[in-house]
Amino acid sequence: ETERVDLDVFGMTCAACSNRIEKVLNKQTGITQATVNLATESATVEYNPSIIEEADMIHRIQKLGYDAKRKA
Ligand code: 9UX
Repeated sequence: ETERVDLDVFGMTCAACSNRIEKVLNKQTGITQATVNLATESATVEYNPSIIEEADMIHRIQKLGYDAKRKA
């Protein structure tokens, strides 16, 4: 089972920022595909909800010094 969530990501100012977040998310068990878009300041994450939840992703992003929340 795979779910997808779209997140607004705050604090990215260069391509290294988005690449860093993308790399960290893609290393997480339970995340099958994460894409981070600097221009739209957003991320799309496909994941297995029985392994990882949205709050875990957001915490990971916050640990890197950025912030995120589910897109309205
Ligand atoms: Mo670019 Mo982002 O130098 O923290 S990596 S601003």
